[in-house]
Amino acid sequence: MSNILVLHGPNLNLLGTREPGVYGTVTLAEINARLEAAAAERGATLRSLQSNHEGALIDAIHEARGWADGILINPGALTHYSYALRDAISAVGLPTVEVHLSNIHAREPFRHTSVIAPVCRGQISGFGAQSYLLGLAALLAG
Ligand code: CA2
Repeated sequence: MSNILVLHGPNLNLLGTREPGVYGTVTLAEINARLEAAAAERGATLRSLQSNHEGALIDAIHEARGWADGILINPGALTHYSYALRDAISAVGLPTVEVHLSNIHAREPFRHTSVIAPVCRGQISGFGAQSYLLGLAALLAG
């Protein structure tokens, strides 16, 4: 497992600028930098994409078939309703780990359901920026 696609869904570009009480003060650029460093230590390479558009995330998942060994994804609110994203992950068949900054199970009821989790290896939720690093470690552990 050496090439990983990292996907960040809608609104995650706002990280570190708003709602620090829920999502922390770390920016998306900082999360990507931490992931890059952790991947480099393990001899892995990453390509990261944030998009506010469901279709762009789906296109990236399709393209990952050609080069990636796994996917690390925070689908944002798409977690809770995007059957299209779920189908894309299922269709490419790459091992995928779902991560969340907040503990989605401790929040509003609509956030308790993930339509993505059933097609993932697992889900890590509630550890802030650390969720991404834990997710990467899980993916690289195979
Ligand atoms: O906890 C997570 O990582 C979420 O995926 C974040 C999503 C939310 O819809 C999910 O239920 C859980 C929201 C991302 C929005 O990010 C913002 C960051 C800063 C300010 C405003 C929104």
